Amino acid sequence: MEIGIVGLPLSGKTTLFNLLTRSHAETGFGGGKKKVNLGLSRVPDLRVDRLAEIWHPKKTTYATIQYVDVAGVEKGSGKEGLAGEMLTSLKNTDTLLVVVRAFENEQVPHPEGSIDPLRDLEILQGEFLLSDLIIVEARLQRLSKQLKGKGERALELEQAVLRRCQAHLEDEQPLRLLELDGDEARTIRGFQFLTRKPLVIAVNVGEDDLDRAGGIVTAIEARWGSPSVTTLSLSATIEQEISELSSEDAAAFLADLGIDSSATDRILRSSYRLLGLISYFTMGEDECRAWTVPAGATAPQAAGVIHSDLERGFIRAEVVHYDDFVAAGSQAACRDKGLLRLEGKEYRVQDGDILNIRFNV
Ligand SMILES: Nc1nc2c(ncn2[C@@H]2O[C@H](COP(=O)(O)OP(=O)(O)OP(=O)(O)O)[C@@H](O)[C@H]2O)c(=O)[nH]1
Ligand SMILES: [Mg+2]
Repeated sequence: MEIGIVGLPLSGKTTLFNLLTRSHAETGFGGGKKKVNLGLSRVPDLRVDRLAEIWHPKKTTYATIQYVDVAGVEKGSGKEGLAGEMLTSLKNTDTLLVVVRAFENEQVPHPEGSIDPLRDLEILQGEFLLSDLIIVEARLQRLSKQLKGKGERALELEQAVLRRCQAHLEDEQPLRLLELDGDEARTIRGFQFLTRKPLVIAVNVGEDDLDRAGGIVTAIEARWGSPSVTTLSLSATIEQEISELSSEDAAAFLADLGIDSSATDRILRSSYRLLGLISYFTMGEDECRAWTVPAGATAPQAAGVIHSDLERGFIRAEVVHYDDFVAAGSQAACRDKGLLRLEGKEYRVQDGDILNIRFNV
């Protein structure tokens, strides 16, 4: 999974990126202008830890997420569309993590001169709407030439869907709110429109304003709430400091501040939920590992995440749920209790399933 970190200039994107990926990219003035930061973060999962305690495998592997931290989006940059470089960097992202500034810091000027999270979100969305619209219009123009006189069904469908997108965008509505059927959605998937991506909105509050965060989140939810948007608040600088503590001190410090889980965990959980992703596991003496698949994936599709051969040659999967496995304590105990099931090609993998895939190529 790939998450793009976006926002207005100096909203705290790179600070959050460093926190999420434990990196040390340059923050502050100009830090974000020049380059795109890429970083991997592992998805903490207590279930993987527990499996590793049981098996003592040679290797323990967590799911990973790639974060892409781009330059601040400047107001008015969308006249010719966002910079090509930014679009290229964000193209393959599955979700956008929008960092909205709510912290006061006299050393760091706000590009609009004042702190106003709702206004900033409108500015950002305005640029994204325009960027999508420019892409839609360019494609529609080319399609109308290509289609002259010819009746090609696929192109006609594309044209019809893009016209709907155009009307929607002109109406200042993000494409994530446009209802499309499966075929229509597939037709435009390749364009990777920014306003179609799910959003995790992170309100970056100052260290002295943690108690104001709730009100801001509520106001944002009232304006932006939808099934594909989640809003949360965090303080990037506090969490950055906490992340440098030992895990016990960190937990105590978070509890002190009334924060029940770290920003990293909350962002990951929100992203999984928005994208409808689940985790399944494989285990053994060699490796215990988490894999990420869309909810509803069949057993062969889930196997395909490991290797395409496993999907192609899928025969069946031996399945036990993590909770059952841990309660039973070992594979042998699961077998004795009849907890291991054999599932076929139609089986839909559940979050927390442990799979042993039988295949033949
Ligand atoms: N007081 C305070 N300062 C912060 C907070 N988050 C970020 N800053 C400061 O704001 C400045 C900008 O932070 P960055 O993380 O570089 O912001 P950015 O959004 O990546 O900036 P660009 O990439 O240039 O658009 C830095 O000097 C940070 O130390 C915060 O929560 N509180
Ligand atoms: Mg930056």
